[in-house]
Amino acid sequence: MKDFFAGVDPIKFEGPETSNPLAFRYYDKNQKVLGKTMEEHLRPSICYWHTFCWDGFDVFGGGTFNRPWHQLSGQEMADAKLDIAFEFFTKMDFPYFCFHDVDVMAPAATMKEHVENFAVIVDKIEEKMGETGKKLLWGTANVFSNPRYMAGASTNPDPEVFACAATQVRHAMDATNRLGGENYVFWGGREGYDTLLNTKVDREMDQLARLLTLAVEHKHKIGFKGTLLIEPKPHEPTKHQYDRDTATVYGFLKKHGLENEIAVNIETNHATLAGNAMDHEVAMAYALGIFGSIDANRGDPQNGWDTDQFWNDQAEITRTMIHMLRNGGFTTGGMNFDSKVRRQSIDAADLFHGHIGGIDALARGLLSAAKIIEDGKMDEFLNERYAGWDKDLGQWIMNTASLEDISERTVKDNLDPKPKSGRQEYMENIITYAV
Ligand code: XUL
Ligand code: CO
Repeated sequence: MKDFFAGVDPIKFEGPETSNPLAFRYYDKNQKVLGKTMEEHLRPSICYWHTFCWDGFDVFGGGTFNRPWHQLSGQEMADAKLDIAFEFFTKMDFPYFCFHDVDVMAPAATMKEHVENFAVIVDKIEEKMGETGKKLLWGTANVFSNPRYMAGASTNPDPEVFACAATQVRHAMDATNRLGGENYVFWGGREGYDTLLNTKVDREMDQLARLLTLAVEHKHKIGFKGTLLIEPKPHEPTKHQYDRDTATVYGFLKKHGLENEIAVNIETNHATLAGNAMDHEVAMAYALGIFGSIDANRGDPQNGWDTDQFWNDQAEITRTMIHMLRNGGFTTGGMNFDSKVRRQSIDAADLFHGHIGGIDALARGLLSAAKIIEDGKMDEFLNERYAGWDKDLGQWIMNTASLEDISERTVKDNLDPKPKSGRQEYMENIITYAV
């Protein structure tokens, strides 16, 4: 096991001119951009599941990776995975990591065993974090893989299944709190339906709200200071998931009085699946006051599923970063690489290539977006476009006037607004020239 990453030295910033493929070209964690370091802006995190748990299987064939720790079982496997994971976090020099309960622990056959096995590994994670200084961006419970969750976790027709999910969530929240996690995530992997014919959506959505309300109560009871986050996704594995996108999640939270308690963890590939652009999701989350964190990845334009590739679309990253810079970026959130190397990328080095390219793409996007913000032309046009709303008529409409008042003034003053160009191409060129 010790030899697995032995051929790769800790990754360092060498600048864009380097020919070393195992070095950062743009991500210089200490470089200041608009007053914050790149590390403070991006808060990068490595995910446990794709990087250390997945063995390369797909629906047509078994694992291809042949990782040495996958040859082990039980606690021995969990311990080996922990060592290798923290070695990778350290070599990549990223401050954060994320995990699901089942990613880190020895597999369990019963709920009692789940609680026991999870407790064993949480002690060891705490020790490793102390030794390495690595921090937990977020924890979560996997309440979608075990066959008991095939018809949903909190949204299951059987309340016994809800109880099992609640047990996992309680322990995963407690562990996240103990490990100083900065967020706790709910991804409703099977909180939806495969067919409406066997589904009572009204009941199921109330059950989901019940679990979230219980989690909010628990957060306050244990004094967890982090942010609770829902990760929207429209479908896959189910035909329809209730948390379909940011705006849908906001409506759900608002209906249940949870909009000030829970924010969103937005994933690029999930946005694509919902038919939304990533910058749309981020802009909506800020506008609705629920921006939390990002799962950085991408889909494949020709494949209609969640391929979780490393995010490398510079224009999309730049457009997204513009919204983040305008709104103050992350508070407790970060850029979690919920991304995986391809099934044919079987070498240890491939894990480094994926994460190095991933963070360099984000760093370049950050630099491009900062250039656009500093240059000011984009914001200048935008502010000019809406300037009327800061003046007399706009303020009067927004704050004082009735519908009758507006209609009478419109006629009296003979209002005849002249069409003005929206300058879309001019705005697009600002992105083109900055990336
Ligand atoms: C699945 C997905 C999950 C969540 C955490 O599509 O994104 O890995 O991020 O459960
Ligand atoms: Co995700």
